[in-house]
Amino acid sequence: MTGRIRNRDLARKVVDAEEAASLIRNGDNVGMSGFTGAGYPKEVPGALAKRVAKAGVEGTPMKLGLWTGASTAPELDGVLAEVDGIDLRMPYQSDPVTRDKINRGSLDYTDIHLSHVAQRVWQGFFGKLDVAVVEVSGITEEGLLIPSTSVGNNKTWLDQADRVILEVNSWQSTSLEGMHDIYYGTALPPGRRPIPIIGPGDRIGSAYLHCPPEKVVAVVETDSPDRNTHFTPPNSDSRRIAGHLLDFLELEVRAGRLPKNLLPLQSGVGNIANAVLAGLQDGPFDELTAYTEVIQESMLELIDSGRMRSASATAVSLSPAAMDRFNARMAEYRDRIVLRPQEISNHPEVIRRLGCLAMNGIIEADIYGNINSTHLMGSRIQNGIGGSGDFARNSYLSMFMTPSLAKNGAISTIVPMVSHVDHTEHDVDVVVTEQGLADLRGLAPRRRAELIIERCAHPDYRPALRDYFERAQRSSFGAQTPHLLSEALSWHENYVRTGSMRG
Ligand code: 0RQ
Repeated sequence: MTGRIRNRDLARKVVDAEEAASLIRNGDNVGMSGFTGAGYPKEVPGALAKRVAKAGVEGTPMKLGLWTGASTAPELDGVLAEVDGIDLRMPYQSDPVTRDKINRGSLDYTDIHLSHVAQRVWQGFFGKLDVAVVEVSGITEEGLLIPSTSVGNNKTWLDQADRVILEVNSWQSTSLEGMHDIYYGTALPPGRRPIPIIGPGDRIGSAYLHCPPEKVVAVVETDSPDRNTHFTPPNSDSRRIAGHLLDFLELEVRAGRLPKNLLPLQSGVGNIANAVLAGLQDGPFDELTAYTEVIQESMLELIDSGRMRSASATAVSLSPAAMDRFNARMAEYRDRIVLRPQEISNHPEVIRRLGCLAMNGIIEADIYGNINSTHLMGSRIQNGIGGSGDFARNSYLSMFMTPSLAKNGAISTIVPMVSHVDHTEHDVDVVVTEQGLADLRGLAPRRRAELIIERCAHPDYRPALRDYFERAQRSSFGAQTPHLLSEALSWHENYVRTGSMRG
């Protein structure tokens, strides 16, 4: 016992992971905690995977619906996918084994906006939620649950599940208590009320998750760390993309369209996002704020240096070194960081009110500014839409970024027509690559195409894009958004056939 379970009734429910996993049945829908490698259960999924494997050998295969906040880790998604234990997965994943099974057709995947998950589950579209498996960092005397490094959909899982398994993780800092803001005021229409957040740091709910103790069927203890990924320093493309974006933001401030401290930042995760945030460290902006999904390495550095005043997210996903720093200085961060359920961190109403500046990575953009964030060559899933749609549609400025080439130049990320649409031209303000930035606001489709080709496309592919666009203008069915229908996806077809878009 680690002293983390201060409630006597719940302390009596402590069992090992195998026993807890045995309470999950074939066909159950299981809602697990976890968001970008943070706050996922560390013990029960592995024990469950062993059970699934054994059931398979015994000729009684076991399959589960697996719902989470977003991506988790190999110890959750990976192990369960490996033994073919997942029937339907939602809402976002980035695990290589899971991805492979989805793309082979042996695992169903429903890729929905992160802000939509709670209401879809309340409405029963995925069936009944049978079990919640949720990591917490402690349990108070009164039985209140102290969340850990991610909140995700935990509130919804605890509300909706018939049975609850808690994992109490003593690796998580005790000082996390007080950092969270769990809002219990959301509802389905016509019962909706305004969500009273008017600044990123506002607190409108409880510091604890609530769960009727009689629903808790097992408590498991662990001290395993989050899957903290090592920080990769920005490469030259990321730095150039960041440079273009930061110059653009400075110009927006000078033009009077943005305040000096910008507006709340939303940033995707990964190398480019880190480079943009790192660039802000040396830039002219102070008193920054963030209203985003994940607090990542460079955002923590902005808080450390005093550049960033407050940040709201649903998860903290850091490298092991940054995590040590975070844990050591938690008391200071608690005043600056708020962790919320993802239905609030990604809520369209709040994003629109705050006027977020959204910056997300993409797979490809087309010459008119439609965006594909999810599918390779139109049919193979990479990760999922995540929160990019929540922010793209509702932000004050919706910016998408990518290197202009992928796969060592065999792929142009600027194409005549995207092979899958996640964000339409109507929700895309800015496209930026290491080549340059296209500000699409106010432009008609043909003007957008000129700008994207000249500013964003790689010089190796620019002549072919110009050629496509010119011929399309001569012989398209209409002049508003000229296309050559028989050729629009031929670049992708070339890649699938020959391994290169060059054809
Ligand atoms: O393939 O892994 O085989 O090398 O796609 O690409 O360049 O590593 O890019 O890590 O920044 O991810 C869109 C996937 C970009 C991400 C995406 C290949 C490329 C590589 C990955 P390899 P990179 P990143 C907040 C917001 C949607 C969700 C979102 C994402 C692999 O940003 O998942 O925005 N976004 N959430 O080689 C074929 C192309 C390609 C391509 C790249 N055009 N065609 N392959 N690749 N472009 C976070 C959350 O919501 C939780």
